[in-house]
Amino acid sequence: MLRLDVVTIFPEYLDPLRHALLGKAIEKGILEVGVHDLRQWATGVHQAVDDSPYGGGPGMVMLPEVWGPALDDVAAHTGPVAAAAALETAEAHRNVPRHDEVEGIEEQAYLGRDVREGEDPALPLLIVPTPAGKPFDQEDARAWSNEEHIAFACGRYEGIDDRVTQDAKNRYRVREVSIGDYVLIGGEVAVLVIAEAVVRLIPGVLGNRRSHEDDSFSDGLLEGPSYTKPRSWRGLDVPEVLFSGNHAKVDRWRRDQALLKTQQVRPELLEGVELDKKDRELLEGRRDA
Ligand code: 6GU
Repeated sequence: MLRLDVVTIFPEYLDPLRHALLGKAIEKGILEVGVHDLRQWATGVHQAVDDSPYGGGPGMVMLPEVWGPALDDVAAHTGPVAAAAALETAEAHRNVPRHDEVEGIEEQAYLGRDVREGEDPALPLLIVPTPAGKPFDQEDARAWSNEEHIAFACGRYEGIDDRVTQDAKNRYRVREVSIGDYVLIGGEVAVLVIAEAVVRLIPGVLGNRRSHEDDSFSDGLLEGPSYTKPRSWRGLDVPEVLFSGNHAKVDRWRRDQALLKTQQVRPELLEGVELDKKDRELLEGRRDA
């Protein structure tokens, strides 16, 4: 069971987390989602969540006195976070012990996780989407799919007071990540992207267990083309090799298509791929696909 908590000033933006694929995972009891309005932790008559930056400059910076208590409640499952869960969650899978509450399985439970030197693997992960973060990739998605509790702190693009992430390291393993080299208004859409990439890797979420193992990126290559019926459509024919019934030949053709596609579109990805003699013959133009 994976629990996701999202803290945001735009909770309705996260509605898609409960739809389609992710909604199915919730129904199956594989996933639990809590979306929390940051303003629940705002104090004062204006319920302000931000203020102007010290040192001057454009935009607003989000207040540590609002984010601090919000992240405390998400980590401890207390306050408005506990109240929301009691309202919306079926109690059925609420009382299962977390793996870190079960003795003797630590070694096994933390295998394949994203745990850095000096970090407590029992702490939840806190993902902070920011264009200034490390680029999120498939390896992060794979590692995070083994987590039990991931929290997301959606800040506006100008940012959250830096002391919030410094302090959060006492209660979380903190990761600042970007989903690409462009600027979004806030982290909400990045959370949708990351959550989908992570949740689809949890066993039982995708119908077909094999289908994500040959994805683009799982072997470091982009996927080549796919075809289905009809065999001929608007004068375009499905490549003959796919009807040969020769699995070795079909696999070779698929790898060749993936190699050529990657060379054309993302040649830098080939640096991280182990190429054998046949692969190099193709890529160096000494053999046809
Ligand atoms: Cl993760 N957040 C924001 N606000 N902008 C981004 C981003 C994240 N990744 C790329 N641009």
